[in-house]
Amino acid sequence: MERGITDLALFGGTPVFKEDRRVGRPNPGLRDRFLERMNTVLDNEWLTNMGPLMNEFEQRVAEAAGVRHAISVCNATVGLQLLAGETHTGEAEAGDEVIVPALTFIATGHAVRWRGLRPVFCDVDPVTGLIDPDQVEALITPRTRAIIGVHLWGQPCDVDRLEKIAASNRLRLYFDAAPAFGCTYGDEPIGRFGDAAVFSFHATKIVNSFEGGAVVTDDDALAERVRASRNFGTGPDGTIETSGTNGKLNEAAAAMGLTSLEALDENIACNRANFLTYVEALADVPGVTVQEFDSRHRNNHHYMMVTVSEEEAGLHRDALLDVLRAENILAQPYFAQALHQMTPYRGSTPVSLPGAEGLCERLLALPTGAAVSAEDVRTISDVIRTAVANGPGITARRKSELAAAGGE
Ligand code: T4K
Repeated sequence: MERGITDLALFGGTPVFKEDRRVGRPNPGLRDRFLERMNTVLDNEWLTNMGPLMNEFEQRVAEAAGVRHAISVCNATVGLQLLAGETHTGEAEAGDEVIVPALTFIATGHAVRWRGLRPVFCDVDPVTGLIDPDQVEALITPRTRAIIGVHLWGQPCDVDRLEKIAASNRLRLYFDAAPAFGCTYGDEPIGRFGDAAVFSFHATKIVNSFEGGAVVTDDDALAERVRASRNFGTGPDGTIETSGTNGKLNEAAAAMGLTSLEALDENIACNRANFLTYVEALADVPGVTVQEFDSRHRNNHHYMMVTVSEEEAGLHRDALLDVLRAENILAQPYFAQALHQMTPYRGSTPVSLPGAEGLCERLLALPTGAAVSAEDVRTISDVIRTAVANGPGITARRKSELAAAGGE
């Protein structure tokens, strides 16, 4: 039955879902396997500091990423911090610059600043959201030490161009691959490119270790430095050889990581099926466009991204978000603000990065994953269709409600 505006939960109707459908619901793998591993951890009486499960997890991650070294860390932000200060000529100095895309999770910029370095924000392609290599080149100065590309939503950056730019300017090239575990660049695992890449194993990622991450690289010397710096700067012989922090992954996290990793292929298959169902179900909805991925690369489809064009859909992304949330569809506006627009980075001279700013107005992540069925996807798509069919009406009601609440 067709639903009208008054059927929407935002306007008093009954929500389509009793229990929420979420973006970022954890993929824990088999509970029994996890509990078995936790018993081993307790039996071992070894809870952290390079324990056997951490070592096993690193081995599995290195195999999956197709690299020689995977150095696990307590989260990807710390992994990025460890890398950001590594230059071709030793440790970066305060005020050195690192080029990062303006469209990413805040952690990419903060990791650079946390090391006392200056993140220089680069614009992105207005469709893919990936760092624009032409603009990277234009931003290089004598203080630039590194480029951090972000494999946004598992899409690979223009790896070839960035590698050339980095090599010809003697810069380090790192990839923030936080959302991209299980993805490829062509047929190659995505972690194999640049000097190093960082994966996130946060609870909301395709493989989770509660909190966690890994730096992956084929560079033996860089691996040794990162391995030391995640453990207070301790070298293989136990002496302190570099500055460092406590970035270690504990055994409970490794137990979850190993268990979640076992479910990776199944989860990718599930996400892929949901992606295809969304493509079909949203095909006739004007102004709501599924983010297509370049089929030369494999995506994990962990983030089910759409863009909402207010002109065509008749309502802004945020209005659609309100509609969805009222129905217990917990979509997310990833990302609603570009880094250069955020308080810590908003300089006295306004910077305009139209590619990133435009996407921040339109992006929306929809629920997917093993807990979201094909029927759920169709139901979510139907809500979106109803919202768009009533776009101008929703916009008008939302405006008057905001005005009454003193919001506008
Ligand atoms: N670089 C990039 C490009 C990244 O995307 C990220 C992380 C990083 C670097 C840094 O990685 P880590 O240092 O975190 O390893 C979430 C995550 O906290 C963050 O890891 C992730 N990106 C970012 C895109 O999303 P929030 O602020 O949106 O999280 P939150 O708590 O609002 O939860 C999001 C959704 O997940 C909700 O629908 C609820 C659901 N959820 C969340 C948790 C924690 C669950 O269902 N269960 C849970 O346990 O940042």
